[in-house]
Amino acid sequence: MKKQEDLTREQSEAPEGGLSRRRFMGAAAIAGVAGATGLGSAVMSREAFAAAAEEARNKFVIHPGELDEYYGFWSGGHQGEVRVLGVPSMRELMRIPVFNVDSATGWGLTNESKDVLGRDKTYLNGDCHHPHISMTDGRYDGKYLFINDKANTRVARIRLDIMKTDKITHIPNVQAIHGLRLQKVPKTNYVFCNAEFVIPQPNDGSEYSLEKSYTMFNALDAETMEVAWQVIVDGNLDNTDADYTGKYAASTCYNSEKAVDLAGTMRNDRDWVVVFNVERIEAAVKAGKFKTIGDSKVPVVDGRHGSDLTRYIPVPKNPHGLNTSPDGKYFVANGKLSPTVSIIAIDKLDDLFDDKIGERDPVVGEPELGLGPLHTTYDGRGNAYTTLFIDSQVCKWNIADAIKHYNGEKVNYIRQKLDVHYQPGHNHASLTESRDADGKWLVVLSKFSKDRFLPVGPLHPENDQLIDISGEEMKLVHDGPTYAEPHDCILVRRDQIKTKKIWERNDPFFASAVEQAKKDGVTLEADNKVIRDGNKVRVYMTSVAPQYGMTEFKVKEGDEVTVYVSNQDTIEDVSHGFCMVNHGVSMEISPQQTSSVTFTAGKPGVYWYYCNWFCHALHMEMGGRMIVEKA
Ligand code: CUK
Ligand code: CUA
Ligand code: CA
Repeated sequence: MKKQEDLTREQSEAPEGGLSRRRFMGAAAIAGVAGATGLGSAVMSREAFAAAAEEARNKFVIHPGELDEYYGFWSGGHQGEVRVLGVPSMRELMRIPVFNVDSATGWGLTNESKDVLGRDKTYLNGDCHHPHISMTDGRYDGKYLFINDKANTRVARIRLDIMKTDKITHIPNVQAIHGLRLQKVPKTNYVFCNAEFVIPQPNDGSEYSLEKSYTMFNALDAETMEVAWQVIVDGNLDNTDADYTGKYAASTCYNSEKAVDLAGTMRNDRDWVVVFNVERIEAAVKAGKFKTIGDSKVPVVDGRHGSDLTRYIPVPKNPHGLNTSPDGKYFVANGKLSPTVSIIAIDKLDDLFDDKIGERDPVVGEPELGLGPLHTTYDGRGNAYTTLFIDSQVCKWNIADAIKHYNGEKVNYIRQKLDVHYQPGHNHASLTESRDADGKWLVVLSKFSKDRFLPVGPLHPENDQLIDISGEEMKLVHDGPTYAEPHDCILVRRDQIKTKKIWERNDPFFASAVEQAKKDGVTLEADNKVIRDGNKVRVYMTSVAPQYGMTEFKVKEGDEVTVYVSNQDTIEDVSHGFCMVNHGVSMEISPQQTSSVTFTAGKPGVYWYYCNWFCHALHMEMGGRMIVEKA
């Protein structure tokens, strides 16, 4: 047991920005906990002191067998997947393949995943940045998670009941979907997303000039995942967010110059935030005031300067993140090349659209926070937390005070600056994008880890840091190395998501397998059958740990073989796999699921298949042989 002097010495000995657990156990935390236990201020017993210190230190520790309070969904950046973490433990719970190929689950290999990715899937990569969870009346409803693909101009949807990607839409007429947010109110009817780069319209080789290139703001129907409409804008588009009335969405533009070179994109002191009037856009589409481009049938409306569908609010300089405050009052645009963020009052936007006020009048505050402000998040108690990329800090500031300061009052709006390690991009406070922002935890996604972890060669992991924001002071409590590149994450209370423990036999995820089985007169959960249809062979196979329903089947060289495996186990967690040796075939089949994969039978000979998800003491014995005969 340590005495107070020892603990104090440990703190002072901790290197600057060093061992977080020691720093975390600061005097304030101890005092706070001691007060709460009602032990009085005079003398604290050594035991009580140690217990209080332990409690403070362990706040983020989830002991073995205990569950986390929050789900965290992390984008996988140019790795193309989504990762599910438990917060505050920061333990990785699951990976959800989205735009990538995944050897374990067979994502990108199975027919079910190809139905989602497109049967003619040609891309093996993706670049996802912004995961967001569907909402009803400004609160997470736990139904879907949506995420962008900048690399190949797509938007994906994940069903949160099974944590699988169930729809992917390629967005026409534009390139590189970056910023993505959801309509919050009345519910997520639209997925709003920004295409970043300007291209000629149509982009068919008939035009190459930058002057005639544009980009668009896009709205997808969240249920059908079809593009509802697109809005042509001036400049480019970076990040976006929606308000809490359902009326407005806003996006940052860092390239109002429409330059291709770096110097050119920095020429203007101010770029802008473009605000979209959703009601007016819908009315324009309804009234037929749109065009279509090339083969696309998507209605395209014109939102460039002079349009009544949009307004352009000048803000400094190459702005990046755009974040709505959870009280619904403000859009905050983060200045990046300016040390400021711009606070835009949403209740002034009606007047802006009615031309009753000037273009800069909705800006009600522009606090100076530090170098390289990228993203802002909120605690629901009136404070904002902005990442400062260049300063390697998070700045906690008070919104009301920043507005007072803008109006000439002498107030200090900055509450604290905390070093993070290093160069933070996004940060995200628990439930911050909903009305339920609870100000408990802050995750900071630091782009560089430098010296924080054991060296692993020239390519370093990033560092996702966990900060306790429940008190007055931010406290860094955990370092978490991550693989390229979680741009953003979202935290949602664990009770806001309901997952299935086993599959339902008629789940739409494998509907095409069910349909084909019906045509073939096969009962998926019972039959083991080989059906030949010309050079197409369909193999239906059941599986119960630790056996497949079929230990041998015959095909001919060059046959197009489809294997359907149905897992008959009803016990939670007993997933099987199916791997056909030397055929590039692997897939997951979880309880009551059917998975299928199509491949071409190789050269004549014997090929073993085996279960590659450990399911039983006799898991190694779960296998069979495919006999390939001469054609
Ligand atoms: S962006 Cu990466 S740090 Cu794509 Cu949200 Cu700002
Ligand atoms: Cu079935 Cu391993
Ligand atoms: Ca610029």
